Amino acid sequence: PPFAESERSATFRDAFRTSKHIVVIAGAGLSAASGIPTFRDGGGMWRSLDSTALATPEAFEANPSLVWQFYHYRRTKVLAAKANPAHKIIAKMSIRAQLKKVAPAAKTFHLVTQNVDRLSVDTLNDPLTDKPSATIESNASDKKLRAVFPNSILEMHGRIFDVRCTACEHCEEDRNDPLCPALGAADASFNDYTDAGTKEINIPLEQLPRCRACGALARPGVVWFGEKPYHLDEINSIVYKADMCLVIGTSSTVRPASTYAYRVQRHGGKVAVFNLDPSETDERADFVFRGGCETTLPSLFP
Ligand code: BJW
Ligand code: ZN
Repeated sequence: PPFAESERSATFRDAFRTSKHIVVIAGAGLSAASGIPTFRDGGGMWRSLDSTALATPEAFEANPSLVWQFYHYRRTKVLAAKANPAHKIIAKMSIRAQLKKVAPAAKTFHLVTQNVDRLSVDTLNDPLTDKPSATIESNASDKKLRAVFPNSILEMHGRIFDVRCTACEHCEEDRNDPLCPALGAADASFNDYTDAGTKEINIPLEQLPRCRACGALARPGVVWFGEKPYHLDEINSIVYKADMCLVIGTSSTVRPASTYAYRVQRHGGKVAVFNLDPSETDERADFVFRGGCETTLPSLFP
């Protein structure tokens, strides 16, 4: 009933108002409304293959051509994507003066994201994106009103535009589409076929993306199963301190991200879940907001 709904929202906003150290744990659902497929809730198939089976070092070793074609497809999706209202609300919270309006006691704010699409980073950095700062009432030159929490975004599963060497330490961002001619050609020829699920194009190793420093085979700069996520030490201390945790658009099935909300609660913090579907975190959560986060977040933080 509408009454219960608004009461829950009010209770949540009260809890949010008193929080000092806020952390957002985000997953693919945050970018779903931007048109980027998720991994598990039916969005996770590519050419009849399971996305999570392609996101492994073993898959890349066995068939780098196939895995690169999968990432080519994902990169194209991400390049076409624009931030949605949920990215904008989170970016707004990263601006100290903005966060103070809804959480006057706030001392820190962090976004720990499993997403590799960079949409949160771009939203915060690009002063021209139709401003997360839409409600900043003053001129843009007022530095204080624009000041963001430093290093507030932690991209724990890497970045999809990073091209990383498999042999040396070299890694660089490259937003070109396609990354190399062979990936563009494979994409184009693939679309000509109707037996989309069965045909496989084998790009020779030499024609796949190569390291610009040493020439060895390059790989996407993302974190695959069994690999160590980025910024773990820093994330651990953020989670340890947090007294308010928003879990947005993640199935909470992948470690270690899936453990963070529980750890915040163990130290007495509150957890609010924002998800389209029920997930395992719901039962323990203090607040559950069911629906697309691109609508539930803006209605809580207008
Ligand atoms: C909406 C919405 C809307 C939709 N609004 N909501 C047994 C065997 C092997 C490994 C393990 C094992 N047991 C544990 C492990 C560890 C493993 C793991 O957790 N495996 C489990 C699956 C079993 N974890 C790891 O290996 C991690 N590394 C690690 O633990 O290292 C330890 C270490 C420490 C020190 C040294 C060395 C090692 C690494 C995990 C890497 C995950 N990589 C991927 C691919 C990234 C690259 C890429 O993008 O291609 O990360 S897999 C994929 O899952 C991706 C995601 O970030 C991640 C999480 O998925 P996410 O974001 O939750 O998406 P979905 O699709 O699952 O959920 C979307 C949700 O949104 C749904 O709930 C929807 O309802 C919702 N939604 N629309 C709101 N509009
Ligand atoms: Zn190299």
